[in-house]
Amino acid sequence: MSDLASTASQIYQSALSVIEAIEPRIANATRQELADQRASLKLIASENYASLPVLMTMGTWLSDKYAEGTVGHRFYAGCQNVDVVESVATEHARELFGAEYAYVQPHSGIDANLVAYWAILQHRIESPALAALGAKNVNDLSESDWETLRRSFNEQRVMGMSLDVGGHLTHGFRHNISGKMFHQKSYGTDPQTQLIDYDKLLADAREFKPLILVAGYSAYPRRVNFAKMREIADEVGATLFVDMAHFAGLVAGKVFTGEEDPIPYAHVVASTTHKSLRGPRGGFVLATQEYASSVDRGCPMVLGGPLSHVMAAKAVAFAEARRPEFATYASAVADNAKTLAEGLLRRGVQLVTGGTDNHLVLLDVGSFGLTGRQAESALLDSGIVTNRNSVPHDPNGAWYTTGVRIGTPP
Ligand code: DSN
Repeated sequence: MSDLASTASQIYQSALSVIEAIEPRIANATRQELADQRASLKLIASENYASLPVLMTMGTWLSDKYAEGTVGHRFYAGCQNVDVVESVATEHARELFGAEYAYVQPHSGIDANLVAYWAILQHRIESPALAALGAKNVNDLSESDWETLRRSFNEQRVMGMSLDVGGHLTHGFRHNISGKMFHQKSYGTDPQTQLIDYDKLLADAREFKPLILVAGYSAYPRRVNFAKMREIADEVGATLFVDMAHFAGLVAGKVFTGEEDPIPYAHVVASTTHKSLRGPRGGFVLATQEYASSVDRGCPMVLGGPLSHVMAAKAVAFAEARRPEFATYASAVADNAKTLAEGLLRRGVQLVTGGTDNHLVLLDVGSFGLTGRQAESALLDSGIVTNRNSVPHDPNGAWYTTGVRIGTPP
């Protein structure tokens, strides 16, 4: 351990003794979490280990400040330090990803996706519909104008990857608000290869005519071609929204480049900061300038006051990800996943899509006569923390499942 890390660790231990004086159970659970993390092998694809600087940035006085609004335009006095924090975080996010605009207030991935959806709806509606209503922006609308817009929202369609084959709840799943706000249609994967079939996706999109095409996943072990996704979106007049929560670290670390980098192709991108990106728990949105003013309305439209201490930790994590060491880390994540997949295949394990080229491997444990839940428990007993996960068209349903998802970011 470096001198800095060792000092930081001692400071943390001292902080825990301060907590202990008030509520020892919390201090103990926190110490035990560290002990458990050190004693086990964490292979949950959506988790990671944030650095001490990131962790320590979250435990500061910035937590005490309310700061609704945007930089320089707050609804509370005394936000000068939060303005610095948010400006630095957005600057790092823009530079790290080469994005035109960044918004770092979302508290989580779902919040970030909701901000993105509302921003897209507002933007798409504002251009033609506001002009028709003789208004410049949504604040000029009367209640009856809103009623007209709400009716038109009902016609909005979203098309995202099915949860069944690795999509996320927020991509139109019927029990998530995204499946209620929108008319939705999911795209699946090819039944033989288990890969995205872009030709079929195009044909389905032509028929369904989504307003928003969502790309991204939480349990698909392959890369996505975002140039193709953008072509499909353009062909049907959709906005391309990419949820890169799982692979943001691979984008930041330049493992995903060219057509696998979503930023040059998507209109709006949302992400978490705590998965492969290795930051604090939270979310952010990137967008083209065209969508910027709509995304800026995330608070108060969807979000409460920003968590200033977490925005500060996001800034620190983005700064870490801009260092050359992060690219080395991101390459290792992808290399390790590939090596793990090859080892499993050699031992006769069935893998969804036959392998991986990102940060996760999805094992189909049905051939061992196990459910995903049994495999997850057996692995946990051996000190390996994973999560059970559905495989495409899983016969055991979402609770027991037939799969285990293993990820290499941590
Ligand atoms: N819970 C995350 C995951 O495990 O993939 C997605 O929100």
